[in-house]
Amino acid sequence: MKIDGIILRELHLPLVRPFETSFGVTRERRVLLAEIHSEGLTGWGECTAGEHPYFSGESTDSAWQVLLHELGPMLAAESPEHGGDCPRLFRKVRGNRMAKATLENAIWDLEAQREGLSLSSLLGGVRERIPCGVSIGIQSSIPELLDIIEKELGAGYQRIKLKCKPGWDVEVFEKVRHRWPGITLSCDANSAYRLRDVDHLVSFDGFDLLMIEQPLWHDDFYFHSMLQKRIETPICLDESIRNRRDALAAAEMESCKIINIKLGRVGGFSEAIAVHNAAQERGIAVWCGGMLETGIGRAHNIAISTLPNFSLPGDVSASARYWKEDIIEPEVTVTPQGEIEVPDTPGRGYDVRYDLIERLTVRKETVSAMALV
Ligand code: OSB
Ligand code: MG
Repeated sequence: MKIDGIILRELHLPLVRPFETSFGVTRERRVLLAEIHSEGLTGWGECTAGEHPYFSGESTDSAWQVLLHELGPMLAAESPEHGGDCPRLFRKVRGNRMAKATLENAIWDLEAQREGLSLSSLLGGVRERIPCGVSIGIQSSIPELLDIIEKELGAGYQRIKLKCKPGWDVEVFEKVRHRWPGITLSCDANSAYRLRDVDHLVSFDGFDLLMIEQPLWHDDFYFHSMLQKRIETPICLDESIRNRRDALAAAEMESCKIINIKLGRVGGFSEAIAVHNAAQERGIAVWCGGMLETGIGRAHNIAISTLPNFSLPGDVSASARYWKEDIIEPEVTVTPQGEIEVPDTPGRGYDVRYDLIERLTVRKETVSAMALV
C-alpha cells in the first residue's frame, strides 16, 4: 500500500486516578500516536512507552526521536503490503520495540480496513469475547484498596491483579484473601524483589495466587528459573520477554509457567503472534498485558487477545477505568460477566475521535516529505 503520509502526535491525558507501581506513580499520560494515511484510509498506532524509561529503556521522547528520524522514513520509503512485512523493514534498528510496534500496528490496522476484515480475524483470532481482569495500583492504605477491589468485582472483572513491592505484599494479600477467599487473585512486582527475598516470596504460596508477575530483575531468566524451583506460585514473565526467542529460552529454563504478552514490549503484532505460538507449543498460557493505553492501543490489545492461547483474563479493561473521555467511540466497556465483546467491523473496530485528538495534541510532526516521494 502506498503510504501518503505519516503523522506523529503527542497527546496529554490525565488518568482518572493515579497508577502506582513499584517503579513509580503515573498521573498523566504523554501518549504518542502515529497516524498513517494510505489510499484514502487511515491506520492508527499507539506507542506504549512510558513518560520515563522505567519499565523498559524506551520513553515517549526516545520513541518520538526514533519514529521521526529512523522508522518513519524507512516505512515511507518501502510502502509495505502487510503489517507482517514491518519487522524486516525495521531490522536495521536495534531494540526500540515500542517505537516499532507503533508503526507496525498501524499498518495492520490499515491492512484490515483494506481487506474488509476485523483486526481480530486478520490476526487469526478465534474469540468473539475476551475475559477481562484489572490491574490495581499500590494504594495509600489497605481499606482504600479493599474499596477498589469491591467495585471492580461488582463490575464483573474475572481476575484481580495487585501491584506489590516489599512492604505492600503479604499483609495486603492476607486482608484481601480474608475478605474474598475464592476470587482469582494475582500480583505483579515489576522487578521489586531480589534473591535475598526468596524466603519472603515462598510465603506468597499461602495465598493461592494465580501467578506472581516479574518478581526479579527486568532482564532475567536464570534467577527466575531458580526461584520457580523454590515457590509453588506460578511465575509469569512480563518485562523479560522481548521476543519469541526469549519465550523459548524461558520455556527451556522453566523460568515461568505463564507469559504476559504486550504488543509494545515485543515490537508489534508479528512478534506477539510468534510469542503466542511458541508459548502454545510449549504449554505455557499467555494473557494480554496493558500499559495504560488509550482506546487505540486498547483496540489492538482486544484484537490480539482473541488468539487461541490467550486463555487467562488480560489487563484489558474498560476505557472508563482510565479516562474521563476516551479517544475512540464507542468506548471500551465490559459486560457484567467481565468480558469485552470483540468488534467484527473492518479494521480496529472503534472509530477514532479526530476532533478530540486534535484538541488533546500538544506536539505534531509529519515524517519528512523527502522520505515520502
Ligand atoms: O507491569 O503490567 C505492568 C502499567 C504500566 C506499566 C507496567 C504495567 C502496567 C499495568 C497496567 O499493570 C495494566 C493496565 O493497563 O491496566
Ligand atoms: Mg507487569
